[in-house]
Amino acid sequence: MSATFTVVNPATAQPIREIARADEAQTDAAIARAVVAQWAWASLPPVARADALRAFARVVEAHVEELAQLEVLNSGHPIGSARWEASHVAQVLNFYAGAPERLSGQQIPVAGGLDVTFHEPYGVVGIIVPWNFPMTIASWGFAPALAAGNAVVLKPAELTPLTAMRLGELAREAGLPDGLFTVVTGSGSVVGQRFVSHPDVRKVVFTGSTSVGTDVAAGCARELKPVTLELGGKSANIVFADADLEKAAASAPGAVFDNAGQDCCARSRILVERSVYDRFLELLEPAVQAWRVGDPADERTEMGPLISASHRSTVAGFLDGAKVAFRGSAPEGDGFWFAPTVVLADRGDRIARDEVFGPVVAVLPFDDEADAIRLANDTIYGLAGSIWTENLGRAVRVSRGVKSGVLSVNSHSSVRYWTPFGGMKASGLGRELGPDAAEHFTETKNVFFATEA
Ligand code: TXE
Repeated sequence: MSATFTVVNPATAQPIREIARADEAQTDAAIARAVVAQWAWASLPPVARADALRAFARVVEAHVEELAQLEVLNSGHPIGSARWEASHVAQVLNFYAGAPERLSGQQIPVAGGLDVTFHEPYGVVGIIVPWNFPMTIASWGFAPALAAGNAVVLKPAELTPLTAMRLGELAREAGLPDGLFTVVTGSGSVVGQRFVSHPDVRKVVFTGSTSVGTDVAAGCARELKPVTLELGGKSANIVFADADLEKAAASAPGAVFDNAGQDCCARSRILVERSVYDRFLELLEPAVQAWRVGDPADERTEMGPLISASHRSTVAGFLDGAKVAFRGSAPEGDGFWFAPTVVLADRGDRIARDEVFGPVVAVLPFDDEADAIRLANDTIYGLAGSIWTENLGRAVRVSRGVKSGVLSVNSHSSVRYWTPFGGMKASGLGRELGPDAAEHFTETKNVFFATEA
């Protein structure tokens, strides 16, 4: 394996930079520094850790534009989205900066003494990040992990390491101690695997494909190491006949084509009640055609390119034999462009079941409420989903019936840093974000103090 890898701009297919590929010894050295830094970090008063995270947030805030431009270059995200992502990192840091002083334990009544619990940090946490949302997903791990008193080693995806590397530098600029938060660039099979196998990494957070996530979980099981997994999705956007169809159709492209469909929460199946199926498609077509695909640096762009040439050919493979209803547009020429595509699917079709991770949506009709729930659950995944109906009782019943971790009624929201996020079934294990995330980076210690003389 060569000592470096090349990072490419997906909008132009041009190389940007050569990045060092860490080997196992370099990964071990980062982990060893993290062990030392963690001891000192966890010993600080909670308010000092809170202040340090707020300082980190302020430095990120001051660099939002730089981070956003870097993400446009490296990931092809539209500039508006990239600015949101960079600001989100600062908000996540600020939110979890409130955690060190709130990690309260319990006092439990026990005769003859005092029984109390402590939320102890794991030690060093290894975070493995994918290429689809390089900054935000990294922050969902490192902010609560640091807040809870851990050190972090973080491995970005090889395709998109630039913003994570910059965040590592900004952490040092903000005054975080050396070794506390280290970004280690390299391949999953070396750096990522070392996080799994190294005895001093006491928890792993993995976001990526279900197949690699399953291997990571198996490796962590051998080490008896807790693991949080955020994996794939095939989320349903369920549209009932009683819904505001105009609103449901107008918002459907954004729910699946945002980030060119490279989103684990993409509503990549639209399930439409049969009586309004034709009408919905009529309304959807102009919305898809109006979806602006182009230069990610242009403020008006809604969707950029796919991440790589090889990913584009994987996505294109899903259209073999598929019944394409209509497509939007995409630029010609260099860059990994792919036009938004709407496919009419039957139950059991590959396009209706497998994660495409591209701007392709499958539309399927359903008969009634029970059928909608059955169809929504007819997938190995269970991450997100949307339910469009004006009937409150139905909204409650369907949201309880769909086996997904994050649902939204009459909207497509999935991610708010102060609410829990994560998947059921093959979409993952554990939850990120929300009020309890810092606690997920601790283990409970129970101490009994005898008071009898
Ligand atoms: O993911 P991988 P890839 C899905 C999506 C996509 C497919 C492949 O369908 O097309 O996965 O994407 C590191 N031990 N999702 O290849 O391989 C790797 O270096 C430890 C869905 O990028 O799972 C990277 O940092 N780590 C998902 C991270 O794992 C390993 C987001 C993810 O890589 C490793 C991304 C190993 N053996 C992809 N092998 C979502 N749902 O959000 C690789 N890695």
